[in-house]
Amino acid sequence: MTKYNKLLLSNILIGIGGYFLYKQKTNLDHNKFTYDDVKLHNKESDVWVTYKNNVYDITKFIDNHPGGKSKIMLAAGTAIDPYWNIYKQHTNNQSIIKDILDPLKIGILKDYDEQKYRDFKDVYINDPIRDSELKFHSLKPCNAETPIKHIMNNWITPIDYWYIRNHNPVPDVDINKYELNLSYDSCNLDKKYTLKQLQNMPTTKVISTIQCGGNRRRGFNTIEKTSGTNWGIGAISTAEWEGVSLKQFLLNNEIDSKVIAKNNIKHIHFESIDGVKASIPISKVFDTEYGGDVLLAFKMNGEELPRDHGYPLRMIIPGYVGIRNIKWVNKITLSDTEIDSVWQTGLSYKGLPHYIKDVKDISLDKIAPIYEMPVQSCIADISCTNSKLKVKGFAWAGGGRNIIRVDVSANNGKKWKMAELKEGSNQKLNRAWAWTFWEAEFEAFSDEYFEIVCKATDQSYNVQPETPKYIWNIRGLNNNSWQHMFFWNRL
Ligand SMILES: Nc1nc2c(c(=O)[nH]1)N[C@H]1C(S)=C(S)[C@@H](COP(=O)(O)O)O[C@H]1N2
Ligand SMILES: [Mo]
Repeated sequence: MTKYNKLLLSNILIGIGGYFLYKQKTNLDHNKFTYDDVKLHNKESDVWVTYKNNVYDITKFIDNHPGGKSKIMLAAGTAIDPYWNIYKQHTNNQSIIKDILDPLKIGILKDYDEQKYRDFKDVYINDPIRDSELKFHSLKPCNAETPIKHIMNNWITPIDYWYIRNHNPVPDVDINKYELNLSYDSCNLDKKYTLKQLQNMPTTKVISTIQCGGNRRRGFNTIEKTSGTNWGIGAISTAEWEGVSLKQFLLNNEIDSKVIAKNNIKHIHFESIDGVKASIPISKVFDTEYGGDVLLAFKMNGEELPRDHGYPLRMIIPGYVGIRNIKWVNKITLSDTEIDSVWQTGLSYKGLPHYIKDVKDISLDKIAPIYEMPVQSCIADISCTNSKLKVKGFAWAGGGRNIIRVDVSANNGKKWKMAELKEGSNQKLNRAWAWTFWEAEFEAFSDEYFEIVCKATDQSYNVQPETPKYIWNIRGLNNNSWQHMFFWNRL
């Protein structure tokens, strides 16, 4: 072999080797991993997932996941396929695979088994598909706010934009097996009703706002950390509910005011398929004026109750905090005491004093559970034209108390004006179950930014406290301090 030939041969060999190296790099299918290899990469600093037979290193992507980092971390070190089966927005959108996943591909699975996750049961796998515009705080369980930009467009919140507050996976109810049980031991009452039977009874419609006890918790967390979902102003929505009046239902079962007095019945318990339970005083149901508005509801905004909101049946307790409006209810019991549960006698919905920093320092039975919530108002929309600044918002008070006034300031409380009360301002006296919308207009300022503040007054002349400081509580409930919103003037 001549020197020249040797050089040629080595060049050819280098070329061939280079070609294979190049193939190796571009055709990642040569990088083979096992499920066990993938499993090791399950920390936030190093996250691998598989989709079909592909392996991806998504470490750099997790912070940008639209569904939140915590959500995508559930699939860390395993397959995302079963999750994508629930969250169809992924598989319906091929560009997610092409634009996001493909560049993160590092290889393929050696031991790929199409059937491996067939029976994989994430308990949340049957949760309904939700509107992506909701402001999600968590998905397992689902906690999501009504998107603020849609609040003022709809006095009755469209179902897709309704806030969702679940403690557990959404029950998947087989309606042929569903029964509502009504019981009261002392009267030997033990009856069962199917949904059909309830639907065949005369129905009542009630427009009621539901607000979570933790709405605006975020405003407390800036003072000192509380526990629970970090809600902004959107854990509140309004619907027209339809169903059987609980009072009528009880009367049909021979439970009337006389029976109640004679048997010392003080409370009514609601239990549900997902295990959440709460109770309300029976007097709420038998009030001569408004008791009939407490509903066993099976319709929401004219439609069948959606699964997220309690299908097939939920309690509507107008004027009471969210938690008493038990969803997926399947057991109603009369009693002389409150129900024993974390949501009733426990810490979850008890408003502790601001100076209690540790629950061990107080006996919970000294603290009343929350039923009616204090007067509330929030700014939900600000717009600015050349000469006018327009501020819109909502106000609501527990117990059906009407909103009689909303005061708004566009310069952090130096000057105030009365807002014009809009939809909801004509509700029946002491039966204002739904929120009241309001609007206020100001001359546009030349200032660079404004600090807008609002506060409402209810029928009983209850007012909102200026600061959250002395209403702060460790569970972060009932924040109804003045709401402040900054607005940058981009004129
Ligand atoms: N069975 C059951 N009922 C429930 C809940 C729940 O998790 N399970 N959440 C409660 C809470 S805390 C609130 S604020 C409201 C929320 O109702 P929504 O999800 O229809 O907005 O339902 C209440 N009823
Ligand atoms: Mo709630």
